[in-house]
Amino acid sequence: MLTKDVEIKDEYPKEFLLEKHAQYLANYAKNKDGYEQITLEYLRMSGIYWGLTAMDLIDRTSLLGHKSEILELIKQCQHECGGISSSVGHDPHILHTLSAIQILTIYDAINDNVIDLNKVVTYIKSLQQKDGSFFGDKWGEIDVRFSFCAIASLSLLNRLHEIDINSAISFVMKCNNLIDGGFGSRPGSESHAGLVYCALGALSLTGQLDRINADLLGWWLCERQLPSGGLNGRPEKLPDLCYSWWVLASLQILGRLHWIDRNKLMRFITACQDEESGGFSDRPGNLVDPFHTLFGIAGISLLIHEYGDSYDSEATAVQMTKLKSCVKLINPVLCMPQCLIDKLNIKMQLLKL
Ligand code: GRG
Repeated sequence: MLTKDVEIKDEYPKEFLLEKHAQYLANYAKNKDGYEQITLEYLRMSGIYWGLTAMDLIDRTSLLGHKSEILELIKQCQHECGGISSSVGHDPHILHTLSAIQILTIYDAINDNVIDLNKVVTYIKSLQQKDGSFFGDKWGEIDVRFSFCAIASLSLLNRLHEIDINSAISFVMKCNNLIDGGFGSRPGSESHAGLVYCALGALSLTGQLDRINADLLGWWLCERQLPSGGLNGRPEKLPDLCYSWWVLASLQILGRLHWIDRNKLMRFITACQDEESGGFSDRPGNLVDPFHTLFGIAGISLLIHEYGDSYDSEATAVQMTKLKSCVKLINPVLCMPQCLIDKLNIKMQLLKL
């Protein structure tokens, strides 16, 4: 069978370029009228969450300096129904509602009356269907991603009890494929690492992880690692840096993070950096963006803090110890700095091997 993969050339970066990434994200945030930001307006709220979280993980949020502007934007993006949109003038969606709640949490502004929280809860409740699934918005697409967004949003607001949790989890479990242990977007759909993350996140926040076959799923997730060290989202696909988050976070939830080859993955992740502009791309040599920059840093966070302290060489030990002091620990379920989740005391289940 032909393996689709990429070559990791020796010329690709090897060190973690923290200050370059901070500069890249700060410039990106400032350049609101740039071509890229305008064409990505439909993703703006999530884009702000990606940049802010990445900056928080490397302790550089002070370089962003646009908190009041962001809070004002979130206020303007809340609609009468309670849902929040990506930008002003766009339709509300459960993904951007979660992103807005994550931003407000990181800014410690959730209780500052920026948005009407009761209306947010009413909106999320209104999207739940009889079979427990969630619409993403009023147009009625159903996907396990939206189940995760609903459960994660309500957990951050400490209002999880307001939806029908049993039917929500019953729908998530209908998306479970017994053949590989993975999850698809809807019942009967192909397993995909991004959707595995969403399903495991939903099960973790509701304390239902014991319902899955963790060994089978852990095995399938490890099979996502290719000879280059990078991870794909499903068989026969190219590696993409974002799976350094979706796969690793899933393995961490399952207590099986150490089943991945850390050194090879670290090499793939560092190779995806742009030495000149800063930022991470999907694959070495490609154009960088804030989405891959967050998930590159988030993947590194799990590998340095959660993998364990047995290193194959002195050089790896030195590299990992150095990184530990400048990248914060990330929470594998909510993709936010762990120190915030600890402060909020959000309950979630993580398996141990
Ligand atoms: C708070 C981190 C966080 C997330 C919010 C939206 C969401 C919840 C998670 C997204 C999970 C994800 C990446 C799902 C993937 C969906 C999918 C089927 C993608 C397939 O896209 P392709 O075919 O990618 O372009 P591959 O890599 O499979 O070729």
